[in-house]
Amino acid sequence: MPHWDHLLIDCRLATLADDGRPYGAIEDAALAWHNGAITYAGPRAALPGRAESLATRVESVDGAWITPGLIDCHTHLVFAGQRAHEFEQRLAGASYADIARAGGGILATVAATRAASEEELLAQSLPRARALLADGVTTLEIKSGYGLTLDAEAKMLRVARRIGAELELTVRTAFLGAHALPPEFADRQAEYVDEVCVRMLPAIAREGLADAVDAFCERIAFTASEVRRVFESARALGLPVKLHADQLSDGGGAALAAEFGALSADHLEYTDEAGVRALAAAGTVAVLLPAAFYTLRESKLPPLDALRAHGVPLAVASDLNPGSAPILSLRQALNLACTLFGLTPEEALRGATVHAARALGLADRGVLAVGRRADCVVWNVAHPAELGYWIGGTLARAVFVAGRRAA
Ligand code: DI6
Ligand code: FE
Repeated sequence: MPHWDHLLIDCRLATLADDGRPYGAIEDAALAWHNGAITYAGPRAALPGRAESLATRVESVDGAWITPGLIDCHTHLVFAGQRAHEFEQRLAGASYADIARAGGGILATVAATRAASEEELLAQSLPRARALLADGVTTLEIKSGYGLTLDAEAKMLRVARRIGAELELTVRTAFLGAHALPPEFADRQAEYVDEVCVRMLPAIAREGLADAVDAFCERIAFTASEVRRVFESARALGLPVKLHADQLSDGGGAALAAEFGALSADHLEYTDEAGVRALAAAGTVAVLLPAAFYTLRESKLPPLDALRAHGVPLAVASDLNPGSAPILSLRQALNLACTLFGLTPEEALRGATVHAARALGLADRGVLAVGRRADCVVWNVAHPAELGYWIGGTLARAVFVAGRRAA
């Protein structure tokens, strides 16, 4: 007779298992875990004994739906300050590129982030991570990219690691030194790319601060050949890559990401059919970032039909950042993915669980199945489609991280 730490009964499971059932749903179900790993996820009637005899703690959740913990696989959550004044400028007609060319945009946040101490940066960033955790996010990706010097980039990534330790949730980091050209390297882009590849990245890797390497491949940022240099350095250091690709123009980013076997290619509004085919062949996840599309009032949709036709896994993430996606809710990004990009609520939820886990290279989560991490959320909803239906608010009733109650 097994004996588990925790057993939830009177629940409905949206397992997100690929079993042909919508949401991988199991009605009148039970979910159990032991030492942080799921030991049972199935019909209550198939439990191997009386519920009370199976676990130290047995809890009814009154028929509530339970999903895997949500995974936000693309955020810029660590930064100082805010850019509401740029929001006003854009509403008055200025473009994102105009503001960037005038020294605002990313570089405005770079100045604020460089000026902040590590403690100040942590204090400003923790509330954003707590808000995501409170509404079901149990795994979080956090990028650097607002430091653009070795010390400031390392400071950001240390803060990201500390957020994971403080909130006891999983944080995966990405080095994004190739996010923008810092002012001290104005008109010296090639030299900055050298700085990123030769000095910054090896030092960041030596300190174990980055789980992956990202870059912004765009006309207002770095060219495909410059990104290729960054990716070659990452490969030499044994770090996986991901890419901000084809967001504002078709720069061949998706194809470049696929060439390097990237974990994911993100944004993709301007990716062409060849780029989609390359992603499919490489097994690279397409990460959709509808909040940036919405905030920048873009009009060119990602090639959803082609991505689906070629079987490219679709993930959905917040892109939480102070400029193009000042969004503090992954579930709100799910709503945008449905309303603006035409995803079904099930596709969107799969995009923030199974496919988001794959976009981070994490095979131990994203589905409610025996052996996976006991990251799960008990929701105050009557159907899992509500997770993408309601705009804003907090729907999570209980959030468990590796079987421990975290919110
Ligand atoms: N693409 C984006 O939309 C963000 N970064 C990127 O590579 C913008 C970040 C910012 O505006 O602060
Ligand atoms: Fe981003």
